[in-house]
Amino acid sequence: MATIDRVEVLVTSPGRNFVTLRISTSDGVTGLGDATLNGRELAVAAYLEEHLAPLLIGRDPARIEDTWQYLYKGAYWRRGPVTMTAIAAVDVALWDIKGKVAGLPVYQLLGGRSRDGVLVYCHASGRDVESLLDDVAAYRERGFQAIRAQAAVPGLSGSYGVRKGAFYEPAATSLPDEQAWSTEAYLDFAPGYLAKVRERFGFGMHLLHDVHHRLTPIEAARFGRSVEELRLFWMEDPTPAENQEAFRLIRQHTTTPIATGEVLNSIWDVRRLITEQLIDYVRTTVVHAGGITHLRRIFDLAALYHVRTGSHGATDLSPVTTAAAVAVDISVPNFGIQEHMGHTPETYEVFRGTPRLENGMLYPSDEPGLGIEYDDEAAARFPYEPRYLPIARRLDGSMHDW
Ligand code: KDG
Ligand code: MG
Repeated sequence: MATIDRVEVLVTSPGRNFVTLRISTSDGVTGLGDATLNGRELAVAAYLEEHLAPLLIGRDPARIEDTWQYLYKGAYWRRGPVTMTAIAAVDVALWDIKGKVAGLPVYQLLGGRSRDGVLVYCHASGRDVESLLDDVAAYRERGFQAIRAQAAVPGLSGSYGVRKGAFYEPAATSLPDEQAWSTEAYLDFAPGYLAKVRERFGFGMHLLHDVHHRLTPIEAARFGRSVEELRLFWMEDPTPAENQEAFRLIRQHTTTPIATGEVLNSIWDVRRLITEQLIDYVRTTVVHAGGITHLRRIFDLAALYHVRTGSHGATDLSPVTTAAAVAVDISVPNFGIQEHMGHTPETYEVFRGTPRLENGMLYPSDEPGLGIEYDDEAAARFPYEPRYLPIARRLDGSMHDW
């Protein structure tokens, strides 16, 4: 029997920080898992290095489920983003190894294709409505069929979710940037620009919008109702998802579909949202929700309640996660959509072999495992630098209350 004989935690910053786990077996097979938790990267790196790596040495790499249960239950302290991201990295690396040993891409181990390709949505944004519309036009030209639209709210410093350069990167400062927020200004502005996107581009594409958790339930209900005729694919994170009951109130008032879950990390965190049919799309991911093993469990529960998948896929999720996400997305019956922003050229120098993107769809590689190689030499050129997500204050100077 092969055993795990090396566990390495690799930290690199090709334009942004990534933590990657590499597991090697006594047979010389290696597997990769993403362990990136934006703004808290080194907490997961330490968890892996100090607490999980010693437990993995000598174990059978083929026992994926058993290893998952051993790490989750054995910790005593369950759930939480740091623990679930660390377990995810181990889980995904073991699936990568299993695929390489079997000579099959990971999606084949998950039951094979349920569809030909994976529909993705991209991010159009602008500092004003005109530049947002230009950005949508550019993505349409590139063949995207589903587009998230965000514009900076006039008069507010820095608008979260709006891209500044060629690549979306909210974690851009060495200490958290402080931005201003006004719910009133946002609610007056956002429905209008979403309407302009529909006016110019029609209904022949999917239109999405991210509220970034910023509204109270009744404000979210009002927002959802005000954009009903625009037929959004979804409104994302209308309120913080910790308060699962809040979604019932939103639901009672609007037929705009609801997506949430990018910051949630276990089946327990989404159970009520799913079983009470309070959401339409669950956004938990391979990297933050315990890996392929646990994400499939969440998605299977969701399938029973007509909730579709819509996994998070921002730039802080590495190409290893993109490959693992596509393996899950292409195989599960209740797939909805996959977020995809792509990465900088420097990132693709470190992580080689990402899934193919064509006409707004992602296609998995047919290489054994996940099909991603980590280039140590390239990674060494991009040392870690602390980077934080911004925070927001209301106009009276108080910390935001969402
Ligand atoms: O790390 C935070 C980002 O991933 C987040 O801002 C992206 O909300 C986001 C999204 O929907 O992609
Ligand atoms: Mg989001």
